[in-house]
Amino acid sequence: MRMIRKRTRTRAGGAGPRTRRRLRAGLGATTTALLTVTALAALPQTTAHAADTLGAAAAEKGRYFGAAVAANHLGEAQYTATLNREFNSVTPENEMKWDAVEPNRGSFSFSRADQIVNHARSRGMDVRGHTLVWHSQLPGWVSGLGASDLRSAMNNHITEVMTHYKGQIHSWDVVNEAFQDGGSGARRSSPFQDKLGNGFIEEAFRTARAADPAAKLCYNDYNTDGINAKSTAVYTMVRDFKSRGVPIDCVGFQGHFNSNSPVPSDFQANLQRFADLGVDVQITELDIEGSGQAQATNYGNVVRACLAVSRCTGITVWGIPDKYSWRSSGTPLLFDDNYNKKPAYDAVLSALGGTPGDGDPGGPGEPGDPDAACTATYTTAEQWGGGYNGRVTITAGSSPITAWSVDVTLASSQRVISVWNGSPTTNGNVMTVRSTWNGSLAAGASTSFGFTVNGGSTPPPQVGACTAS
Ligand code: G2I
Repeated sequence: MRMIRKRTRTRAGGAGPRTRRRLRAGLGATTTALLTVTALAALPQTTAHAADTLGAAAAEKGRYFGAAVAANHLGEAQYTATLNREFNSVTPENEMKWDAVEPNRGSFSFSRADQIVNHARSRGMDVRGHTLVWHSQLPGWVSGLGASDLRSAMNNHITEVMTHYKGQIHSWDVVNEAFQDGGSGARRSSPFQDKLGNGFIEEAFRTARAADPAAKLCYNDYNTDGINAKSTAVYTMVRDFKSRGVPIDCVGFQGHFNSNSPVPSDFQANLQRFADLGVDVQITELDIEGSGQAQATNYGNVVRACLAVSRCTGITVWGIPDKYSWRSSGTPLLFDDNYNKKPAYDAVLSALGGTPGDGDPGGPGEPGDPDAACTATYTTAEQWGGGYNGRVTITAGSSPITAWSVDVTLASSQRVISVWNGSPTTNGNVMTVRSTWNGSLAAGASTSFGFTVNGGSTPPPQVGACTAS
């Protein structure tokens, strides 16, 4: 049981404490035919409690907790509500890749990536840049270039993109997935490798340092999570870079796990051997296929491995709800398709030292959650000489809710003859409608109730503020 709640969180990366403001439902009424009554006063919160979101819990451990974000989902209320509530770092999933930002030589298009960066930074979240030099999602014109043209195109791409985001990106994946799978330890064939040779990686990092000296420069790869031939090849490169003063600050371990590629038992040891070279390590694209407790245990183990390595500075999961994962059939993420927290979520939050909501009154989405809020919007669905059908749409705020209630005030000449999708009680000409089967709403989700009024179609009812719990 949680005795004390703390509403102050500190963002990883050194920003000052950010006081979380909470909305409390207030009463209000108006008589327009279409009206919206939202939660009112914003009150600063001062009492202390254990962190109850991923970002806040990670920040208390000096880490960030991020998500890969797709610009085309930012208009979805539940998606952004979950992003804004839980995460304090974002990685554009595809929008900063070469084909997205420089589809034609020298012609840059940043609008979709900017959308994500602006969303994140206006809410105090950090941004990971992904990715500058990668063999995949590479426009055709790049592969067609000869060596010297390719060299200048690569350096120009790095410089232009990093300059556009200068000062706004905490870590850049400068080079992504340059090593082959399997036991060879060799570099992967790519236009860069094939035409520029091994030196392209060093050149990319040197160009990147010059473009934005404040950004952490990372090498990022998959199947390098445990100690194996591929990770050892990366390790040897990083050791060489450090010994020769080639700028590199961090190594990203993607962390795409499933039954064919389980979380390795030497994951922590592998992170530690890289950290011992003098670079930060980050888990950059975490997703673990599975469900239930088995998935939750794996997630908890990954988080604990990161926390056990002091230079493991943060974790990013590769998406928010399962339905938007690049491998959605494996349900590899922390939220289900309706944005409900999965057991894996609770395991991650617990491993971070936070307090999961289940069985925890007052936590997000739990009974007594002080952040629970909703809005009520009235419309007249039908009207006739003697009356009308009214509809009130209830929408949850940025936290899930478990119940709602709304007051509807009628003219004294009018009376309600039926109510559906809500449970009414009446006091004089005020009808209080409470949720029945439809009280549980995910953050940003909506439901509605309706009623029939006799006694004239005007005036429309006054609909008071929505109260949620
Ligand atoms: O493949 C998983 C990840 C492996 N590491 C690097 C990451 O950048 C990579 O992310 C995935 C994205 O999650 C996918 O969303 O990279 C894929 C491309 O290699 C992305 O898929 C692409 C589809 O292949 C395209 O057809 C689609 O147009 O996403 C594009 C945008 O939706």
